[in-house]
Amino acid sequence: MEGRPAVDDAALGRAALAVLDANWTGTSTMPAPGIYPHQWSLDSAFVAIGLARRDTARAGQELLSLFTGQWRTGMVPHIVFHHSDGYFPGPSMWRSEEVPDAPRGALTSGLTQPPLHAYAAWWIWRHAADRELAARFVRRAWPSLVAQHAYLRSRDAGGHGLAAIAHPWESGMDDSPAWDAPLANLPAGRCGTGYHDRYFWLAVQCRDHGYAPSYFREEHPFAVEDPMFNGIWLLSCDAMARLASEVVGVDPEPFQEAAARIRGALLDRLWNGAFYARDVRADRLVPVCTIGGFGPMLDPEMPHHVIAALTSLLESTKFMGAAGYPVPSCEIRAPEFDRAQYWRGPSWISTNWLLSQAAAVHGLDRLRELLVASTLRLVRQGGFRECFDPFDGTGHGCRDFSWSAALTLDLLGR
Ligand code: 2M8
Repeated sequence: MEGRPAVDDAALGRAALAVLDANWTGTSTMPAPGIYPHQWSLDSAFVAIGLARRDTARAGQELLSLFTGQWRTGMVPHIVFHHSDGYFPGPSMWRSEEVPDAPRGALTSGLTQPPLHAYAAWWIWRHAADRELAARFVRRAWPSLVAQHAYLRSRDAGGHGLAAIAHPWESGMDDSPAWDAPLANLPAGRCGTGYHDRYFWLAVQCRDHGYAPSYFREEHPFAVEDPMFNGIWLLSCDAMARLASEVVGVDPEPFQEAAARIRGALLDRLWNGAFYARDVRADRLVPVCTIGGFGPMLDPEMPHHVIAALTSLLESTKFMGAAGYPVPSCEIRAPEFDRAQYWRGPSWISTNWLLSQAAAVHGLDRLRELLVASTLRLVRQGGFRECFDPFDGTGHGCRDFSWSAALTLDLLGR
């Protein structure tokens, strides 16, 4: 970590908390009030992680509030709408109220996002000062987490143990070049030409088929096995196993087996010297290296040679080695790389944080320290922006972005 006077860290921590307070609705945290004025699933998991050491009750409430939008299928929606305004596509496009499996008391989207929530629950349990409060929260959240994990198994479009995303929005890395080829294969003439036309068209297809897992698995034209989504799922299976034995008092084995199954499938299906997304419909890997390819590094049991290859790719001039403000979201030398465009080049606090966790579990201390220091440098210089230029650190997207603030709190708390 950078040698910094503690006064800087204290000021940065206060500024981060002020952002989270300003974005707090009383029951959950908006990613950013102007642009994202509702509750997003992945964002809430990061916010809970960031608050775990400071405010156990609020960290727990963030997740419990998200679960009020959970469907009877176990699906945790990527957006829970707390009112009908301010974001497109909103409730009138998703029409969750017409779906029998959707909850009656909440309006939601019909897609999901990376299942980081069990890991966030474990993070709360591990870091809470008030152990009793944390244990009570875990027991309350447990049925929702179990249902979420069961739902993900119904999304195995490839039939080999991985969950397939049905839409770029499900990845949390919306505009990543990893989706270019699968999007290009959509039926031309029916879905428009631009990416955003295709996003909308795909969402309407999901809606018009009732968001049924069988439709997602068997017919929906976009089905992609993403190494980041599945790496996060694996991480959360490990967390479920630990919570099962440490807190809930149930058998951890089903979750250990699930983790082993995902690990095997990641290696069989997505590994080719690096991890790539697999377009299930075309049955081929999408040959572009993105930040998503580092997701499986989160697994403590990934084989050593795989971790060594990923570490050297991460540290090479394709990623960290040529960026002043790592980690770029796409390989710098790929034709698709764009230093300013959302998930096609900029560095993000969320993925930096995940990679610092991956480095920690594999004992890569120098890499971890570098990631922590450069992430803190980004927010010290640019503020809690949504993402950052990997060469000069200029902030992009919205300001006072919740997960950037929350994860800064966590990094400062170490
Ligand atoms: C971005 O995604 C939303 C759609 O869900 C958007 O582009 O409008 C992504 O960065 C996603 O990871 C994030 O959860 C969301 C809210 O911060 O914004």
